[in-house]
Amino acid sequence: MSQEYFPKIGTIKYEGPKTKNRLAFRHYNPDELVGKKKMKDHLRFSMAYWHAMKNTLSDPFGGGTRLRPWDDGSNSIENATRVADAGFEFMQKIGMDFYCFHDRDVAPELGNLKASNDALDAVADHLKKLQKQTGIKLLWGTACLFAHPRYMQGAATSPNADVYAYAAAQVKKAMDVTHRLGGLGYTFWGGREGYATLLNTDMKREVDNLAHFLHMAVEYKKAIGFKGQFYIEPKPREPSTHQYDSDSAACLNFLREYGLLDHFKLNIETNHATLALHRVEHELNVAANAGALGSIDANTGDELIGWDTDQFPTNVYMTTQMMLQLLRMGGFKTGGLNFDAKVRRESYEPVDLFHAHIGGMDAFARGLKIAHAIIQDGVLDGIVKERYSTFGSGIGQTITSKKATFASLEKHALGLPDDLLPASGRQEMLENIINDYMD
Ligand code: XLS
Ligand code: NI
Ligand code: NI
Repeated sequence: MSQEYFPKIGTIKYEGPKTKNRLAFRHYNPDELVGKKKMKDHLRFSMAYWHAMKNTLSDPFGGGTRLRPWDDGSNSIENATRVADAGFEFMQKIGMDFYCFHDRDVAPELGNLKASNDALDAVADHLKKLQKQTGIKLLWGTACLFAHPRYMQGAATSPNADVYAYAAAQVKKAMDVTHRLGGLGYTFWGGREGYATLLNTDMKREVDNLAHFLHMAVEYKKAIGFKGQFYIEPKPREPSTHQYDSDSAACLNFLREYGLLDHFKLNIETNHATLALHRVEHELNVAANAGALGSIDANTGDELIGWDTDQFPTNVYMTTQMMLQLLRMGGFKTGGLNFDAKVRRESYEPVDLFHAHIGGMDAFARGLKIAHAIIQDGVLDGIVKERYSTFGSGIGQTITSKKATFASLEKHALGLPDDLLPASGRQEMLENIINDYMD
């Protein structure tokens, strides 16, 4: 890393909320303790290679706008190496300890699988060197099974067996490389694993094939001794009209049905939750309740636009809700907060990458501190406990301990008044309490 790619930008430091410097953290202070852990160990920020390094900022109405002088867009190892250097410089300057990639983000796809594999190996050698030099780790790797035209009808759910085989080979190689780079995880986002119309789709066969694909991945993981965590990333639509891994609950059901639950956790993305018509805290809670909350793709959607706009998260109310879920489940084990987010097409300069990530990191730092304070004070926990207190004794206790029957409950109910009411839910009061913590 001899050449500097962001020469005008130094290391981003914590300067506190009053600083006038826009290239500084106001809230994220990596070594500051929140409870027993440092902020950086709670948050485990990660750079998404495909957005930060490779997204050209095109949209359906126009081509890319980005200025990235280090990326000449060529399919060469040389270019890939330079982009990696720029990426590691960026991560070092902003103070990010992790990154995530698809095979095709870091290395070019060439004329045939063997050539693409060789290119990936060559770039992986370089990434390994950069990891060693900087201490930055691979949070998870994955394979891009959705961009190439061969995957237009799915990969592990393709109607074509050769495409299925190609996808398996690509995942096998991406797992090898992830393993070689000491990756802490491997993600399966079902890019085009879904369908547009049932008129041409054998859904049962496709889902069976997907499950078999994942079983083969589990077997291969054992064979190569890869100890990283597998994740599935739910998303309900886009690009497919119906995606099989539509939300947390659907993923968990799929994993259970096919005996895969021991081997996978979920990687929850905020904008995907929104597309599934859930709040992200709902998705996190569903996953955590099943012991399957593994990692987070941090971004946000635009409420006025119905697709995955992958914006940087800046809403502290939302990051607070997310951190409440994360802290309650005891924090990340193998996962982290991966900024699966891109700068807007209008924000085309390299410095915008810094503004965007600084904003996201500060928003999560604030969310972390606020959520920690809420939990410390026990305000919500006390109210929730009280709300369910009737299950702690008497007839409620028989339900909790699973001793109740319809007959025993009927006997109890016959003695109850008809104007029986639960206590007020107090939603507005609780929202007011949360607002008290927001400043
Ligand atoms: C797309 C997904 C994708 C995954 C990785 O919507 O979020 O970026 O995170 O394949
Ligand atoms: Ni994602
Ligand atoms: Ni996404």
